[in-house]
Parts: sequence; C-alpha cells; structure tokens
Amino acid sequence: MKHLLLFLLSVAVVGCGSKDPKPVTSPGAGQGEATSGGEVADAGRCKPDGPGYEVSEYDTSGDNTPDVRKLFKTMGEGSLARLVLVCREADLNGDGRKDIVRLYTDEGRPMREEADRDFDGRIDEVTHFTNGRVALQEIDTSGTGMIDTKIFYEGGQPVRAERDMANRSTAAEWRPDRWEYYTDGRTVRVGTDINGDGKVDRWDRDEERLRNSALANQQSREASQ
Ligand SMILES: [Ca+2]
Ligand SMILES: [Ca+2]
Ligand SMILES: [Ca+2]
Repeated sequence: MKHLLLFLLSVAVVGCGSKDPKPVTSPGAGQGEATSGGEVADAGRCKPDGPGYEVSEYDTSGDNTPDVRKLFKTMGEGSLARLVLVCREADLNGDGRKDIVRLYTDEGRPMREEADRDFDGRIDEVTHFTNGRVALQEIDTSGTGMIDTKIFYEGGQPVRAERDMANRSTAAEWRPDRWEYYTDGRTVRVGTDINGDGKVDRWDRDEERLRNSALANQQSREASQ
C-alpha cells in the first residue's frame, strides 16, 4: 500500500510538471534519443514530451502496483482525432523498475524495443523494426555492456547473425568473428575468423549436421516403435 501511495504521489508530481526536472539517465544511452519532461520514480521511458498525450498504468501481476505503462498520443484533429499507442513499457520481474520498452511510430507500428533481460538495470537487447516487423536484434549476451551479437531478420525470420566471440568490438567499431546463416530456423552455414583479421578462416556447413540430425531422427523413430 505504501508503494502504491508513493507511486500515486510521484504520478501526481509528474502530472503537475516537476519543477526540478533531472536529466534522465537511460540505460543504453547514446543509442536512444534524449527525452525531456517530468521525472518518473522508476526511470520509465514512456513520457509525454508535449501536449496531446495520455498515460495509462496497469497492474498485470496483481500486487496493486502498476507494472505496465502505455503512452498514447492524440493524432489528427476534431472528429478525426484518435489516440495512438506510441510507447509501452513493463516491469517484468516486479522489482519496480521497467525492464522493457517498446516505441511505436505515429501509425502505431513497432519501431524499436529495448530490453534488460537479466534485470541488472542495463539494456542488453535492442530490437529494430522495419515496417512493423523485426529487422535486427542487437544483443549483449555476455552482460559486458557491449553488443556482441546481431541477428538479421527477413520476413520476420532470422536469416543471418554476426557474433563477436572474442569481444573485440568497441563503441565505435563492430568487429564480428563469426557469421551464421539460417534457413527455416536452422543454422546451415557458419564462418569463423580465427586469426582476428575480420575475414573468415573456416567455414562449417550443415552437411554433416544434416546427416547427424537425420540419423538421430531415424534412431528416435526406431526407438519409439
Ligand atoms: Ca524490473
Ligand atoms: Ca541487462
Ligand atoms: Ca581471419
């Protein structure tokens, strides 16, 4: 209950416009766009940056503390005016801090999603959308704070990935050393850069893997008969 009161208080403060707005430190700063506006207790990202916005809070976990926030923007005027969802964020693990935020275009299509999958307060997964579909995912799989995996999508399906297994990438330069190619959700080809010159030294193709999986399928079929 105390939490709820505190929360309502903070919402009220935001509603009135914070007279002492502090800069928002968002995880993954540098990739995102700076937002101005009121201060939110949970450092949320879905905030009005002008008139014509509406904020909705939802408690989906049943603890009386809202864990989902949606930001709507009024599009059009007069009788054509409508509210469009432009931002949605959620606290996935119930610690009061939002872990995932998705930004939408003015047409209401997904544009970008940032997620803190390991709940350490730092964004480790950024998803880019093109025409409302996933086009690229950038992931920090090792929790170092640096992207080490990029997955490229076509038609909503992953087709290719680049990985920086040796952690050679810097903020200025992406230096992958493994390239993976997928067909129908299966890895069909893997190229590895062993000596660090950025070029593939070894290609592994799926022929052997295909044989092995066919063999395994056959064996499991035989075992189940
Ligand atoms: Ca959380
Ligand atoms: Ca994280
Ligand atoms: Ca090489």
